[in-house]
Amino acid sequence: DLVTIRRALISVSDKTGLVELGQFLAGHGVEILSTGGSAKALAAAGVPVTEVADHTGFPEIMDGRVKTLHPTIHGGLLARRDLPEHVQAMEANGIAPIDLLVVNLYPFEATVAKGADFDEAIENIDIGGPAMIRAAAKNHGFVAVVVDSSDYAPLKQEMAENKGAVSLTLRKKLAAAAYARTGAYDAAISIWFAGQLGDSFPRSIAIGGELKQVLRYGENPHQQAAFYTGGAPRIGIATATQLQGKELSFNNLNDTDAAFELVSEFTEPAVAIIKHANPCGVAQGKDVAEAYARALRCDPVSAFGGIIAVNRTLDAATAEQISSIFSEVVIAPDADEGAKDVLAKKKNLRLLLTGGMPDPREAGMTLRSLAGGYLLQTRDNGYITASDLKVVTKRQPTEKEIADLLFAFTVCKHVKSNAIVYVKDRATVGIGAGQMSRVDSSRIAARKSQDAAEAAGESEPLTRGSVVASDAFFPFADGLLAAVEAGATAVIHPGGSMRDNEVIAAADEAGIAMVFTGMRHFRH
Ligand code: 93A
Repeated sequence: DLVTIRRALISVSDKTGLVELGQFLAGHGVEILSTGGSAKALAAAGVPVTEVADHTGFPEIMDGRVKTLHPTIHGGLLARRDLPEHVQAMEANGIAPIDLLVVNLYPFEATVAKGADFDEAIENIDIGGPAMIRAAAKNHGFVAVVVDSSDYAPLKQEMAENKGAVSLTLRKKLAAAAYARTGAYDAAISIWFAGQLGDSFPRSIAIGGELKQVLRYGENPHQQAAFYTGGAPRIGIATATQLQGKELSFNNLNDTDAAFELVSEFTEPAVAIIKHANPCGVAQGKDVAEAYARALRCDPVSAFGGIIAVNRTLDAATAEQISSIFSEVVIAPDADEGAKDVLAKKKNLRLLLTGGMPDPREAGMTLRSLAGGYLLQTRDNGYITASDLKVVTKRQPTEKEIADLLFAFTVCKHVKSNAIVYVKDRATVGIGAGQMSRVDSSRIAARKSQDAAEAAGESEPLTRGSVVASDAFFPFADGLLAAVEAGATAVIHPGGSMRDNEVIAAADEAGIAMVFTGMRHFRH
């Protein structure tokens, strides 16, 4: 199963480790073929190298668009060494076998990311590279293919241990990585191209992604899972660095993402505490320490073992407060040295720093899988400002109520439907999530607020004098009446029910203010 490397073709855009690899191969008696820039770099370092053009007898033409697309190259990569016909075809056509292909592609993704124009992007679509990679990977029975400089080390190690030969096991691994690379490369090109046409939903889709982490297990211990990052980089869970704590689990990643996306909605210092992808407390404050204390007050029982997201640099005072109860993860754009020192004492707590906050209004796509397919949609970047609100009741909401209504509706967007969120002074005081009937979500939110008040030794439920948001319209007056009973003085929801008039009449009867947003925020 060992293949001794006698001839290699090297053609790389990323020249990291190129010279060292060339020296290593030359030291093992390998004949090196190479393209223009790569050959130049090798020759300059004194590594013996033959230009591909000299090997094929055909010059590099059309600004390098055609440099390796030649039967001498593809025959050398694709010939089966175990079939007499293939061996004869090589001899008859003067084709020399190539046992090792080292290629990394024109940097299409990086070119697009730096904002290149259409023509420059097109010029950075590599044709010859993927053709050779796919040929060599197909013929992995006789050829080793390397597409990333991080694989030079295992290649060198095997060759050093096996007198210049590479095992079938490694060749297969490299072949799999090779197809993943050409697949991801074409995915990036196809997504970019569709975007250039303003075409968000092309006839077929390719999903590119890079393995970030294999996870211990999935949503449950009998499921396997891994975390892939892909597409345009969005600041958040994908860019986060973990400073301390145990390895992140599948559920941690999912919940931490939800927490950070929620807290990124706010420009004032804010904190969100998440359990099972739903918030159990969200608040603004004059600083994050105050915001954390106010968020915790909403549902301190559920907050135990939760995930905390903040939208400012984490400071020592907040870190001290966080340390006083058990939490799974803290995610922040950054943390000062004092905060890091405080949290370092909590060995199991995971601290993630993202390096910044994402733009909540940013366009983008979200993807989920269902049996036998995928659902793709633009991300919910919709938002409401005071001028979008339509007052439908006799009573107008006050300025303070409007600020709370907008805060509540924004939190609603991040709560599983049916979502009901009570807010007082820019802090949630009751959250009802994920119920099949809206009136149940309403009652649960009020009930939880009562529990929180009792735990805090207060006689009044926290919902007294609050405002309430609903992610979709109230289909009947009952959900609204439950909110009135809990003590809400103003209501925000999309409106648009057949029974809007009944619901408005009930609000007028109760003397509360109600506004319509005209925008729904279902989340399933
Ligand atoms: O323009 S190409 O699509 N046509 C080719 O025939 C070809 N062969 C190799 N690009 C081609 N390559 C790419 O050139 C390789 O994938 C590699 O990224 C790059 C290396 O060029 P150089 O050695 O001149 O720096």
